[in-house]
Amino acid sequence: MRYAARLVLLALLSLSSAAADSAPASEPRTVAVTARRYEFEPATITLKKGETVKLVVTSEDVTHGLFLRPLHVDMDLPAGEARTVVVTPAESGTYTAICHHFCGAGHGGMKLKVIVE
Ligand SMILES: [Cu+2]
Repeated sequence: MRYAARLVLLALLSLSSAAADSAPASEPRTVAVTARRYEFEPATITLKKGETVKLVVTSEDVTHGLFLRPLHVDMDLPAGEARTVVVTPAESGTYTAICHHFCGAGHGGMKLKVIVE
């Protein structure tokens, strides 16, 4: 009985250490972007192909959006709130993300250039 209990305990211990080993080595790099009428700041961000990054986007004034189909980014950005999306670009290239929530007269020119190296 006692021996069996020890075996179970050993099995549980090895399971928990296996789970710890499979945890990600480090947090992804964070890229912060601010949205405001009628720009994103910075206006250009540079990512690396295959690198996972955490994109944190905050609107300063009204509701904006951020849309970039090739990177599967489709964010609503309510005023004053930070929203996060994790992206891992699969292809290098230069992309243009747009605001896809009408935010005023300059809405059509509100773009974020995304370079994937
Ligand atoms: Cu807009």
